[in-house]
Amino acid sequence: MSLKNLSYFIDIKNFPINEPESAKYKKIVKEAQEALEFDGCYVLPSIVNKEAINDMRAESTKIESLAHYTSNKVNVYFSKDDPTYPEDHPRRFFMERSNGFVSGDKFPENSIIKELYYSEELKNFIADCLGIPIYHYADPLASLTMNVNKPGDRFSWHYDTNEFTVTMLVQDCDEGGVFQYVPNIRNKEDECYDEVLQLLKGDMSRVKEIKLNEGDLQLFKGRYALHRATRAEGSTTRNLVVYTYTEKENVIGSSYRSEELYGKTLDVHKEKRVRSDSLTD
Ligand SMILES: O=C(O)CCC(=O)C(=O)O
Ligand SMILES: [Fe+2]
Repeated sequence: MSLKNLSYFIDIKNFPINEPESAKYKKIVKEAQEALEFDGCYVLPSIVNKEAINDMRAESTKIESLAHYTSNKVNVYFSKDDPTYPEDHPRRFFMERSNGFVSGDKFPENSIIKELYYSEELKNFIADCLGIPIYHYADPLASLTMNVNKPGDRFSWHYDTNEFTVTMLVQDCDEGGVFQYVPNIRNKEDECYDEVLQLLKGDMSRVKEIKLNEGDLQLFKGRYALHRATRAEGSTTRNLVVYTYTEKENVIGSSYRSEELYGKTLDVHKEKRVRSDSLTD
């Protein structure tokens, strides 16, 4: 591990995430809490230092070729087709997805992208923004990933298995690659299939959009919000780092999803799964 200081990664002057007692910290946390409660999303603009982003972009270029690529049809739950449901049901609605994922196991030992993910200061800050304790997602493949969108690639509507995500764009595409989401379209008790079907059939009235910039960190509640990234266009590959966290300890993704996204499963995917709700993956 290279062990950089937090001040290498984060603009701690404007975002003192390591000083929980400071007035600035409290102000940011309050704003984040309100946005996350209301919208499930909050962006910290230019919080990552230029030098760190440049170094992480260089790392992303080195590991990009390790991505598992798929171009496939998937539903929002990353689950198999289930003919016991009517044809006109969200579980049977399959969409084009084409992108690559560098899974957590493929990041090198001295990865600076990985180092920021495992920073306790970052994790504690995010926990404060959410107002609850959180854990690193225990799935060794899905915990830390890089979403690689070559020109022409797109990531279709989906939910995350983990409750919370921090995304960091390390290399933007020339056009497209816009993040779209519908906050709280489902909740712990209800899949809200009618609302989901409406969206899948093209009703964009509840959709919100964010165009991230390199250096921003986006805090996002991806378990209850449907979300996607629009097609990457131009000639530059979009590399987005995804840091994931869970409400419970030891949460692992489904083996079907793991095979679909990362091209493999591990022994942990065969064990009985810890979940914080009974929603479909
Ligand atoms: O590409 C994006 O902006 C979203 C990525 C995402 O939702 C994911 O990796 O689960
Ligand atoms: Fe996601």
